[in-house]
Amino acid sequence: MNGVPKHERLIAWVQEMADRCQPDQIYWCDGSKEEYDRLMAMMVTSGSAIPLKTRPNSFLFRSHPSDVARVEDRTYISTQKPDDAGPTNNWIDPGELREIMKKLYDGCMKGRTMYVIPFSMGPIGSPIAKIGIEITDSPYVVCNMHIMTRVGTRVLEVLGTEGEFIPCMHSVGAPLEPGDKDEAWPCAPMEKKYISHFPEENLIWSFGSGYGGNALLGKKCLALRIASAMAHREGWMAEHMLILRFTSPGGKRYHIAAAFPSACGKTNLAMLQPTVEGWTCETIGDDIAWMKIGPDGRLYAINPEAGFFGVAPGTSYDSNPMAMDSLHENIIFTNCALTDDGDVWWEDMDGDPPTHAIDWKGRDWTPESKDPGAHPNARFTAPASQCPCICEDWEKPEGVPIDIFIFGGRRTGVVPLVTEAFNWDHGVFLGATASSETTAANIGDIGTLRRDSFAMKPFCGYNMGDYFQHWLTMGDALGDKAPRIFYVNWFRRDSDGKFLWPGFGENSRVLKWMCERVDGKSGAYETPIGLLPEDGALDLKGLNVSPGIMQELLKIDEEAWKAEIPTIEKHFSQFGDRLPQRLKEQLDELRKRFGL
Ligand code: SAT
Ligand code: MN
Repeated sequence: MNGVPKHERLIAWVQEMADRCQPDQIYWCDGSKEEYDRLMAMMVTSGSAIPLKTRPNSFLFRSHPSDVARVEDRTYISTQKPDDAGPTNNWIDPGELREIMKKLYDGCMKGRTMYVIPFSMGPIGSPIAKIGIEITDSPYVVCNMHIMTRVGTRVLEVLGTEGEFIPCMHSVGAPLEPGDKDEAWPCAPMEKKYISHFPEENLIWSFGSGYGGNALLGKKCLALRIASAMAHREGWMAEHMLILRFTSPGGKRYHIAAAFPSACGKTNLAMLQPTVEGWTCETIGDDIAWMKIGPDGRLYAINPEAGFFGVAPGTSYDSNPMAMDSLHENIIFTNCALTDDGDVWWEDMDGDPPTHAIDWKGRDWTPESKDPGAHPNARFTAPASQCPCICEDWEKPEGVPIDIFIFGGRRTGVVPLVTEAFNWDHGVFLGATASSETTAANIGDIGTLRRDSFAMKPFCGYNMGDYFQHWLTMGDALGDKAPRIFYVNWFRRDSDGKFLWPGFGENSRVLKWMCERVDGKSGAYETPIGLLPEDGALDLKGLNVSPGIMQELLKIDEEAWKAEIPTIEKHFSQFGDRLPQRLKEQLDELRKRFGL
């Protein structure tokens, strides 16, 4: 065995898993480029990776057609008491779940290599960073982890002989008997997939899926589900948020953290190219923020990841030039279409679609085909360091001080372009009642409206009622140093289904108003749902949106809002006595403001 560390607990855990899973061999990852290249070359030979002719060191993978997104129905928070997982999580008793999964893990790596990946979430050695060890039988996972996290020997050095680590166990669940030919994308059938979390032990067990958040366990499983439970215990925050730096023409910096559900434009906002004159934007993270109160009493955020696992379809030089310019080399593409000249393609990329391509299922595709060429949840895995607008401070161990929180989601109607919370408690209410139409990032219905509190419904590792209280408690601790809270909806449509707001770079106009609000420089008026920009307060210079449409974007339809209230009541009622009294009061006040 190569590179084995001298950490007894770690060695014992790896040995225990190896005894159960029975791999042909165990391989300790060192995180080197040589290792990445070797594994990729192996996957090219086996036929699961396709090298791209137009992008150096970049590869296309096609998943099994059933393994294309996270599986919320098969994702579990396993606590001693069901109430500690709460009504928004699937729960199985930990003893029972372990027995089910032990049987699945028995011999599940036969014919395969067991890779052991030491990784750090956050800059190695940062006081906010955490170390995880992922065991997996998927070389695709190893290569993705190389990009998405900091992997290798340096992590083991920090871990030493007794350091704390979060064990992250993963198998695609497809053992090979002698003579079996491997699949290009091995995985287990849906009813055998389990994405399990044991937050009381800081432990992750994942089985049966090779895709994204089900398999790259540093991301949703560790950095959100396990970390949110740790943060609750320890008094910090792990949130599903992008982080950006927005700088005024005078050089004043504002740091913004924004929570939107998966596939609702976090990556695009994080890489925003402002259209408002003189303002600039730099990216710090596009998916996850870990935040702690600093010595000066402000809230400091780091991005625990090292890469972007972004949605490809819809990404173009129009919508996100910075993402496009991050993708020229060293990229893993998953479930994109392959063009005849050996490049990737996806729906709504710039220019005309290719006249012929191979779709994500490996079939011939032309613009006349009825199915899309790329899966709607096709992804790119890109090193954050390749983003042209990455902030020079993106790896600063102490993080950046947050000025503004934004919540939001996809809403065709009702919710206006932007609202400011009256105060912290009202802001927490806006986060707790956030709603969005579902996307292809999860396997299930698309376009169904659901309450996705703080964009954390799929990612909160404990009772969400307690999570709401944690937000209130953090606000109390931050006092007048707490970030200001806003709510946005870029996705309002007209009766023909056309988006009313141009979005993308134009969203900078809304961010500018927020910064001016923080500085007390811009006006707002009170409505029953919050503060809206006063006439003329949004900088619309050079924007081609008619006053009528602006009015529509900022309209509060009283009847439609009154109809939302019972759905908020229903959402809140599931938390029973774990719902904080202060949120009940917020709901009462909302009712009163509508004269109910
Ligand atoms: O599949 S992931 O969970 O990594 C992406 C997402 O759903 O946001
Ligand atoms: Mn996400």
